Amino acid sequence: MRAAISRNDDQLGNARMRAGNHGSLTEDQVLRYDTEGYLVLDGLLDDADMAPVRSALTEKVDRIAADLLAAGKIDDPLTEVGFPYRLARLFDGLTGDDFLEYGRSWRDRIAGYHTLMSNPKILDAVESLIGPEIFANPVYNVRPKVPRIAAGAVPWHQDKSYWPDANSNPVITVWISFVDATLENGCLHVYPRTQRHRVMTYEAEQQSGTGYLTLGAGELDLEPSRVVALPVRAGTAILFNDRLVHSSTPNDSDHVRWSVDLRYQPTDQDPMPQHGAGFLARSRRHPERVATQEDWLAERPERTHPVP
Ligand SMILES: O=C(O)CCC(=O)C(=O)O
Repeated sequence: MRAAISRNDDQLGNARMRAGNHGSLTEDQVLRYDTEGYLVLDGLLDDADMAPVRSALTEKVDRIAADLLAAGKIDDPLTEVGFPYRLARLFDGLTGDDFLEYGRSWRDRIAGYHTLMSNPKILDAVESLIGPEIFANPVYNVRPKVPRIAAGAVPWHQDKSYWPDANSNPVITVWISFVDATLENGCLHVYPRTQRHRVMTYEAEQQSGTGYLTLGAGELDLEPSRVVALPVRAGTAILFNDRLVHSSTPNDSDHVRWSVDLRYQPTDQDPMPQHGAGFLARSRRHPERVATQEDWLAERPERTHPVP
């Protein structure tokens, strides 16, 4: 059965919310986002933008290496091995279950992630879609897609299926790759124009141990010729609507496909506290309330100290 188009996700709210914004997207890009349900911003971030995240990821990998060493699962923390390869080499010879002890994706509070989520290049693009009152949704994921670990591949889904309890619309995902994402290492795949479908039914996937949600049987007749694979170079951002059907393929390379997916929404939407603490990332009305890094690290959604 084909999914029906949802009334409330037509272009209705977006145009209204965009009124008066000063975002960085062109009209053509906004139209493409509305029509296709996603938008690729090639090379949005440069090396300087990515450096704080790469150092946060390195800090996390250091912790995992120390842990694996202490558990006697490895005998060398491979500190000399470069960023794209080290985690892959650490888990070479270990099992999918060893990997899943650290989670299928990570949501640590390390300062570099806040720097990324507050990056003006990202917020300027998001502002074009939802206006200047921007809340960073609590759901963000650091994805260490390690070669040949089953948890790497993500089945077809709509992000909204992960928060059916939340009354928040729109939520915009900003997916960013920190290495070149390729067909071989498991880049993102999208099914364009599905953002206007209702939220479909899902089942928890049973094979990989991740519990990822996957489309219920018969929910969508996926035509392979309409699937778009999105290989992108490092620093590229892919923005998509939380009802767009998407997936990613396994990593058959020799390195980690590092990516981070962030989410943003207008401030007048459900902040989804049951999923963690999001934060006020931009506000023209109340710039003094925008959360600092200190606030974010302490899981406070807004700035608590007066501006000096
Ligand atoms: O990064 C991936 O492989 C999948 C990402 C995804 O499903 C998401 O960001 O919602």
